[in-house]
Formats: sequence, C-alpha cells, structure tokens
Amino acid sequence: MNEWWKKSVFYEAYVPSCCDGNGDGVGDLIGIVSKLDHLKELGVDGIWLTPFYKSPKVDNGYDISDYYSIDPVYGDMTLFETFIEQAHKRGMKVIIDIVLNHTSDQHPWFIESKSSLDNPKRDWYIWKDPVDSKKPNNWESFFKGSAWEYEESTKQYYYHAFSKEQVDLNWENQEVKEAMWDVLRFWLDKGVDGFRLDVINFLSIDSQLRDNPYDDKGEQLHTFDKDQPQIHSILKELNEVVHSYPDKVLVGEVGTEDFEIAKEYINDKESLNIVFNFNLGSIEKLEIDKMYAEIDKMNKGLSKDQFPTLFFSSHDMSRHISRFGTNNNEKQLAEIFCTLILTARGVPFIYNGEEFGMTDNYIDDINNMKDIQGVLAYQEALDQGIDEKKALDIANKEGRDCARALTQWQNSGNSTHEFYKEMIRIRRQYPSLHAGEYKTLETNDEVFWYVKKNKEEEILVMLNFAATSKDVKLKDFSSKSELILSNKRTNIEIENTITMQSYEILIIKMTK
Ligand code: TEU
Repeated sequence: MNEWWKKSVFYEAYVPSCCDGNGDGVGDLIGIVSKLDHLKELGVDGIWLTPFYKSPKVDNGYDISDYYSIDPVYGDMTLFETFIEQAHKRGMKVIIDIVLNHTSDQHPWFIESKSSLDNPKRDWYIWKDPVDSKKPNNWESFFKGSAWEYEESTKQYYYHAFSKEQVDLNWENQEVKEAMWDVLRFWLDKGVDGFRLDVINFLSIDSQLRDNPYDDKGEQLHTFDKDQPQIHSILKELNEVVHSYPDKVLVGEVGTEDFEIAKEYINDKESLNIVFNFNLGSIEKLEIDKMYAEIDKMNKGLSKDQFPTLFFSSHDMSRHISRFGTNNNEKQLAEIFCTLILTARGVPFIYNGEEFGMTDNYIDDINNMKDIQGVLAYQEALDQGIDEKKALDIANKEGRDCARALTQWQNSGNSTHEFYKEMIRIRRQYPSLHAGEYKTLETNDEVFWYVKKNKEEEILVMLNFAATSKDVKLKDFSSKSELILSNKRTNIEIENTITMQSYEILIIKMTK
C-alpha cells in the first residue's frame, strides 16, 4: 500500500467559502477548479473537499438529501469529474467529506421512514416511544436543546445528535450499512482518493439509552451517545470496503476530549488511517504548556505507524490567528503556526484562506448569518431577554460564520502566502521534517523546540510564541550547523544558549 498521505500536506476546501466561480456569492466547484494551479504552486498534495452533495443546507451541506448528486449551487457531476481529473493531472489527491452519521430530514429514506410505523425504512433511523409521556432520555443535541424530536403522526421520537433536520441513522441496521457502503463505492469508482468521515465516532449509541451524566459545571458529558464499543466493528467493515481499493485514505473526525479515545481509531488495517485531535487543533487560547502537553501525548502515545494530524483552523472554529492574536501579532502567529504544523510530527491540514493570513469575519446583521449554530445561539439569547446587539455578539462567538467568509485569493506578494509556500518547500526537501521522529521535544517559557531526526539527518526547530526575547538552553547541540530558515536573522552561531527574538522562528540543520 502506498501511504502517500503520511507525507502529504492537505488543504481543506470548504466548498461554500473556498472560491466563488460564478459570482453568486457562494463558493462552488468551478471556483475551486480555477484555483488548482494556485494550490499546486502552494505545494498542496491532497485536497479535502467538504460536502457538495444535494442538500437543503440547514447545516451548509452537512445535511445530505442525496448522496449521489451534486447540489446545483455548487455545480454538477461533470464539474465534479473535471475537478477530480484536473487535480489528479496536477498530481494532487482528493478526499471527499462524507456524512455517514445522519441524513437530511429531506432525504427520501427519512421521508419514507417517518411515513408509518411499519414502513420498511422505519428502522433505518432511531425511533423510540415516549417514556412516561416524555422524551426517551436526557441526551442533548450538539446544536442546543434535546436530541429527540417528537413526530406527531406516528407518536414517536426520532434521534438527532445535531439539528432536528439532521436525523441520525440506525447503524445497527444491516441495510443502512449496505446502503452507505454502496455510496462509498460510487465515489471511489469516480476516482476519489479517500474520505474525511464526519463525526464518525457518533455512529453508535448506547443500546440501553442510558442518561448522560453532567460535569461540575452542569454541562452534559457525552458518555453514552458516542464512542460506544460497537463502533469498532462498523469501522472494520468500512475499512475493508474502502481499502479493497488501492491507496485510499480514511481521515476521521473524532470529536472527544480524550486523546486516549481518539487514538483507538488510528489503525490502518482495522479502522481509520488518521484522525483529527481537537484537543490540540481547537484549543481556545494560546497556552503553550497545554499545546506542548498535547503534542507530547501524541508523540508518546502513538506508534511509528500512527501519524497524528496537525491543524489549528477549520470551518468549525474561529481562525487560529484571530483566536490567539492580540496587539496585531496575527501575522507573526500565522508564520509560527505554519512552521509548527509543517515541521512537527504529523499530517498537516491547512484551512482555505489560512495561507493568506485571513482573520475572522464579524456578521453585523443576523439576517446575513448562515450558520445554524449562530442562528440558534441568537434565538436563545433573545429568549433569555438579552438585547439584539449583545445577542449578535453571542451569535458571532458561538457561530462558525466567522471563519466562513469567501477566501480572499491573492495572486502574489502576500507575505503569509509566500511563507507557507516556502515552508512547504522546506518540509518537502528535508525527510526529517515530513517523515522524521522527534529526537527531543521541549518547551520552556513560551518557547517550543524540537529536533526532528530521520536517519543521519537532524533538524532543530525553535519557535518563540512570545512578544519578548527568550533565552533557550540547548542540552545537546552541535556547533556546526546550517541555518535553513529564520524570520529574524540571516546567520546563526550555535551555542548552548540561544537568545530568541520576539516571535522568532529558527530552523537549523545540525551537522556533525
Ligand atoms: O462537526 C462536528 C462537531 O462536533 C461540531 O459540532 C463542532 O464541534 C462544532 O462545530 C464546534 O463549534 C462536523 C462538521 O465539521 C460540522 O460542520 C457539522 O456541523 C457537524 O459535523 C454536523 O454534521
């Protein structure tokens, strides 16, 4: 098996915002096709295309109503085929996002399922009788409110982990599995190189439907509605279906607070190839110690064959330079995080616009807010008596439109873009950076440094996240060395203490 993905740099193309090719204000496939040369020039190896399937777009496409067709807002099947062909022609792979956990409530399967208690598709979804005239249990949706919706005509509740328009499928049902394996084969036959599996650890739920417990702050813990033991046999089947085609990759969106749980899904033969670790990727504040602890955990907890992923932005969160930035240091942080994801051990994912240093977008009129999470947060705030202006702030904070503005493509001269390009080039040039292990991994007082090693090659990467200079004592160093890159100086004399300038990045090749 060619494990091309282990060395790859991935690029998330969030279809609604990546590039608007037909001028209707919404991103589309023709737009993305027009940017393939840019992506190639940047150094991208693999593109992750978010949902483009037919959808009422209650959740911007993560509510699919037809797994076999392209939403007309995004294009058509011919365009999709052109996209795959043109990406492949340039040597780039394509993985597509697939939502197996739920369908849109407009999907014909659900329309049938809800039509009567004895419809053949009834059991394709999770229907339960009321318990003491109430909801079957206390499970909360990830998009606010109860995860159960009452359906008047058949007098049962259906389960939805996200919005009520995103209905959870019953993965205990063999026909559901078969139907979804057919979907995967359809797209594999079209030539896709793998899948990004949406909320894949949500597929199985507790068969006894036990109530979820709460933490000290009164927040519900999702103990029984995800990461259930049955999930692993489903993923084994999925692995077999997909890897019966050569050289495919399975990337899992595994939302969990516990890396030990996420780790269980990384298994080339029985489960997924790589998973997102949100404990690092969606960290809310710039806390170097916390980041270090997570990277250290991924380093120690994973075997040589298990690769972590490295990302700090996506369509689901505030852009990291806005999240972490203060005092106009966004540009410096963009470069430091770029270096981190491209030189630490793991498979990097760049989110569209990140390479241009794009920051968050504020939606100043609720009518222009598209994200369901934002809209629901606004409504909840108004219901609590909060005024409209404050409610809008809350909606902007809780919603995800902040990171979903159309990408501001620029031709040349954008310094962040140039930096990403150069860093990808460097990553590719040195095997220690794309395939090496850590020889050391250290942190001290807002500085992060590590030596990556591959065979005889050793490369020291040092990152100062602070606005002030910092002294770093190197334990094991070689005075003969070659500066590969710095954003602050042109040469370096290596001694056992290096004084790093504010926000300095150093990449140094150690020679014996
Ligand atoms: O996201 C899964 C998920 O858990 C999100 O709820 C995430 O935690 C949240 O957005 C953070 O604010 C995936 C998709 O990436 C997301 O866009 C979809 O809304 C969601 O699944 C449902 O399909």
